[in-house]
Amino acid sequence: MYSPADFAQAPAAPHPELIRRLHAVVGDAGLITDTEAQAPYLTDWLGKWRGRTALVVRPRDTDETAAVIRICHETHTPVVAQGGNTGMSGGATPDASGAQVVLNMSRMNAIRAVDPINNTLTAEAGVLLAHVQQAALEVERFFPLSLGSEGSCTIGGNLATNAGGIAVLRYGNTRDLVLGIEAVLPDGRVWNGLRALRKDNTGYDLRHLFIGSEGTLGIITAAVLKLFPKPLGRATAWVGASSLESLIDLLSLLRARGGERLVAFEMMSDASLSLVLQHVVDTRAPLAGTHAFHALVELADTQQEGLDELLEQGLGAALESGLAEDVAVSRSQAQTAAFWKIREGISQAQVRAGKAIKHDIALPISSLADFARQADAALRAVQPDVNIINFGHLGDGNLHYNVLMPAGTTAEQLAAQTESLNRVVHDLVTHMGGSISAEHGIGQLRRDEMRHYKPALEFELMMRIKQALDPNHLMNPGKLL
Ligand code: FAD
Ligand code: 2HG
Ligand code: ZN
Repeated sequence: MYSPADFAQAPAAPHPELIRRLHAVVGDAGLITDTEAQAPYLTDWLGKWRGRTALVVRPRDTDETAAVIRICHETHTPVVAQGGNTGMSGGATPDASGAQVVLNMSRMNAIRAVDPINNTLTAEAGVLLAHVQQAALEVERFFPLSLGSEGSCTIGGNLATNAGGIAVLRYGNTRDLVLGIEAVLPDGRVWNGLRALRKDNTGYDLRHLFIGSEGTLGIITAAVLKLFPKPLGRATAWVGASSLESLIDLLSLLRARGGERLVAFEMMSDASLSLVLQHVVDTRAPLAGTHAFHALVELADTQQEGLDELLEQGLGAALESGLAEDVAVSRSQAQTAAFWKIREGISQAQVRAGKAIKHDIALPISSLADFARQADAALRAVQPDVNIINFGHLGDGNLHYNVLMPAGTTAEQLAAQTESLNRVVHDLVTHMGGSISAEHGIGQLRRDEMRHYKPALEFELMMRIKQALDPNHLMNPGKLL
């Protein structure tokens, strides 16, 4: 049986003949060989990983992508797919060998078709998520995937990581928003699975293999996405609460009253809010007092009528029963934007505040408060000075339970502590039946962690799938597996 080490082999640096052949396919506009121009493609948004490459290749369409992959297949050249390079797990950064080609998909940015009657949109992999959202609005439809990085991440990257975001509660993960996929296989053949069907039971559903595969099974070149009715009504509020339990009860209350109209329920601890107020300009606390936990809640519907009343009555009941300590219902678009700016500023604030160990965990919602209590205590027993930045998509049971290290922590100190702090958090998550990777993927950040926790049979099945599709281990080696 092949082992994970097989997937991390680094062949020698690309031969000039390879460069010549790839240049013949993509031309000057599609090849970056200059070291300075390559720099942004060789590190990630967090600045945590750094790699080398001889070539950044930027194909313009599926045919070019297929020709590039065929050449890489023939020459045994490893390929790192890259979209907007906003991933949080180091999946799109090449290794240090210089032998891996970076295949950046940003020039494949056409919206191929929009069908408002079928409620579908076909986009190439390099289309920015924000552009997909915009194209849907132009035909009075809605594409619900929404992330803080939507202005720079691509639909291909969203598919490859099965991204989550702030609307999963109502619309599901990226996986739930895709009807069909086109992909270039590791040998350069094109699989056209661009079916715009809501029902298709003709055997194994291959699209789901590629969704969440993080560039390790092939290159996603296009997808048929589901569109939804455009929400014309929206009601948003900021809630302060004394405990995570209260927010979880508030979530149940608002779901019971609002049903599908509850589209977002985002949580942040007071430490997370303080970090944003300290590090992100033009932000201010939405409520006057201090609260241990905060939630940003949003209702949406195809009409405004009744929505404000629904939210106000729900929050009124929460105030009366003590689930909420204070609330601020947004009275304007500007106020709504200010609330969201705080929520979406947490990642940036963390980068500015110092070194952090990220956790992206999922648990049944009913276990979240117990988890946080136990994890807080266990972490502080190991490292009393940590600042726990606990926030996330409470409505999905997904916490970004990040650990901000004390100021002045060196890279060496961080590295020395990472394993033991990960063990505290991930052992507890696993013990409670949760996942150590909810929405950011495995990449290189959690590869060893996944290996540590994944049941042997599941891991073996994954390796068999990898072997079947990519027997030469050329697709994003060193990531995920
Ligand atoms: P990249 O970072 O370029 O690549 C990610 C992975 O996908 C890599 O393994 C890469 O090899 C692979 N890949 C990329 N394109 C292709 C392709 N066409 N074919 C095959 N493989 C490919 N994520 C969430 O899930 N929820 C959030 O709420 C969220 N918020 C974020 C907020 C901020 C401020 C930032 C910076 C990131 C956030 N992310 C979030 C993480 C990130 O934006 C998502 O993972 C996103 O889906 C990555 O898209 P990308 O185009 O940037 O992919
Ligand atoms: C979010 O929900 C993102 O804001 C980023 O998934 C989380 O910075 C993080 O850890
Ligand atoms: Zn998130």
